[in-house]
Amino acid sequence: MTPSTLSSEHEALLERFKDGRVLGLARAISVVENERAGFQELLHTVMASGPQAKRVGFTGPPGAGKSSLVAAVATEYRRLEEHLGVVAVDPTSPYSGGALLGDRIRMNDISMDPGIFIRSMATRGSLGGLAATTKEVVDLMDAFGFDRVLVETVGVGQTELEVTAAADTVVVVLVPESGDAIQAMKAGLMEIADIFVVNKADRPGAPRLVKELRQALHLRTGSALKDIPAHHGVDLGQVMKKERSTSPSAEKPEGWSVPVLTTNALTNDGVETLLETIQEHRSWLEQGGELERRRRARAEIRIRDVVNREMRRIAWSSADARALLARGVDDIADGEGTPYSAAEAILGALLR
Ligand SMILES: Nc1nc2c(ncn2[C@@H]2O[C@H](COP(=O)(O)OP(=O)(O)OP(=O)(O)O)[C@@H](O)[C@H]2O)c(=O)[nH]1
Ligand SMILES: [Mg+2]
Repeated sequence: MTPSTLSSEHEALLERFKDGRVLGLARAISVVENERAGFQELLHTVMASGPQAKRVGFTGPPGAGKSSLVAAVATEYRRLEEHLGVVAVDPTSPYSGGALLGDRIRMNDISMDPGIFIRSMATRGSLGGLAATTKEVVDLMDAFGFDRVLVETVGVGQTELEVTAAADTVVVVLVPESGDAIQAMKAGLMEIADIFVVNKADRPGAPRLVKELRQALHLRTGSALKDIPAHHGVDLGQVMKKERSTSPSAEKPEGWSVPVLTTNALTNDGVETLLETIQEHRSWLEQGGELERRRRARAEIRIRDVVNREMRRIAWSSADARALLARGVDDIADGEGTPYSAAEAILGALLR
């Protein structure tokens, strides 16, 4: 996979891309999204200079106001003359129809501006989370030279945790209607949030959710327990710490306490504070070495993704493997095999 294998069509595309022409970016995204021949070489070429953009992810339950908030935040960044890429991952779930249209309409307010490029993507089957190629589209936007890339993902449960694989800073957007802090904890949102936003702060229940989230965060960091003297030889603070060390976030360095902010995405209340907080998080990321750590973690995920995809492609483009697949299906139908015996035969042939 070397740049020299770029087709002449992609060479031309690349030229437009490097000239900063939006058409080049749009074409590159569609090549990548559709996994057209040569898309990996194209990505390899544009990603050579490494990540530059500030990436901010917005995630949370359907209807929390993520798109509205992203639009408000983007408008503010444009006022500061930043160039922005926006990737919105639309749900393919039953919520979709209107929501998809809704994203377009609301984001339209800002989409006539040449300093911003918005791309909506489907999630391809998985409920919420990131589409298979979202990370690559974010990489393209980064390589295109945007100062900042905003990524909106919808998720309910584990899939939204994937946003960490695309963003440096993760903003978790909740609303009073989305449940209490315990639910947020169970969904793993405490682990991935760098900033909590309680949106629709105009609705009843917002102050209560803020309070609950703060209490839950306080408990989680063990700071609520660290002043309690060890009792019967058991130091609760230590116990909490030990438990935490089994979770991935335990590797996060100390020094960032997750703030809980409130916004009203329709009136812009709280949006300025959100921008300031994102900036503070950025400084913390850059100063403490955490940005480097996150980029390394992301690089690992991306390498695994590419290898996994290539292995699948290599496996199923092998005529031997396909023949053994067909035979395995017959064997199972005849009661003479299982998926495991078939898989063993296929892997044996591939690795021979
Ligand atoms: N009252 C109130 N309504 C809001 C606020 N923010 C968004 N909304 C409304 O909430 C609805 C959902 O907003 P979206 O921005 O589409 O929410 P979303 O989280 O992007 O939704 P999905 O992408 O479908 O998951 C819309 O009708 C918005 O107008 C807010 O701060 N206050
Ligand atoms: Mg949305």
